Amino acid sequence: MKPDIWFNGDLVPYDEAQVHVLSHALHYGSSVFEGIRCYETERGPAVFRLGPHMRRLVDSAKIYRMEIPYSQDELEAATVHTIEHSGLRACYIRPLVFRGMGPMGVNPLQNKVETVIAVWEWGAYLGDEALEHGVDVEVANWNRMAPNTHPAMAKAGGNYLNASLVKMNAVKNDKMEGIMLSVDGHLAEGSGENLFIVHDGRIYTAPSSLSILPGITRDAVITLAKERGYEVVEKRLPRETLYIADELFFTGTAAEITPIRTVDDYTIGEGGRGPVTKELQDAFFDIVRQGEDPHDWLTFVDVGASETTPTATTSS
Ligand code: PPE
Repeated sequence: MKPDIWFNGDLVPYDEAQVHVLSHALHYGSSVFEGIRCYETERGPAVFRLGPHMRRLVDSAKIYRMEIPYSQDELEAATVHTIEHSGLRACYIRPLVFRGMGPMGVNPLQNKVETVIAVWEWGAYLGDEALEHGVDVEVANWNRMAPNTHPAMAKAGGNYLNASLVKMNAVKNDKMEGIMLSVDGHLAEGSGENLFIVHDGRIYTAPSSLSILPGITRDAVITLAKERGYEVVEKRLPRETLYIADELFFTGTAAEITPIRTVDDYTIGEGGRGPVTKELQDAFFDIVRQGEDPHDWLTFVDVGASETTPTATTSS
């Protein structure tokens, strides 16, 4: 059974959630979206950081002057309702806001703003072995966008044209992912993940001013690392920092915390998952497996009781 999709306020059967071929977003990339995970914790299914994800969706829409006809609270409640109705105890959640029908042409202001929340089961993003053994990656030959081209803080559909060039090249080169540099040549992020570097006991990541997506997992990992006494430095770093790193890892909703074992065929550290990466993975997975929530990051959902009143509680 394919789960029903929330489409402009109603849950509709999966096969009926369709759009017209002249929708603005298809022609001009005018969509914004989120990726969120619901985990089956020992205390029941729970969405990880629902509030910040929906805030980012609302912000992405605002940047593109899209008026979403629902409040952030309503979108959070609709997400909880969609999961509860699906019966899935663990899933990936894809809210999407896009410009639909209206006049053809670049000007989107008269086109209908449509809102979707879909859920599906999604396992390890970078392969089943990745979380334990790490992935082989390359430095991409496409850069992240310049800050005065498209806004990187908006998680916009159009941004992923650049990301998909990076990913396709990586796949064709038998790599799992590509790391993009900023326009001035500093380390930025993967096509769908933020990047962390461990060197001499310190943890580094690109500053959010470097046209990266300010990841919600990135933020969680920074918190978890600081709690464990690590210094976390947000800094512009040159490419070669990768090759001499003790450990490298990606973070993202889909990728979670994935170690990187080689870059451009250079072996990183011992060529597997390093101890700092493991410590942070354990901290992260303890939260989403055990459901203990000292940071108020989890929104518990009542799967099994479909058609109940949405029970969203706030999360940060
Ligand atoms: N950078 C990019 C470019 C990115 O797409 C993501 C998420 C991140 C960083 C990490 O952000 P966060 O999820 O808030 O920690 N990428 C999403 C889409 C992946 C896809 O293939 O689609 C995701 O992980 O859900």
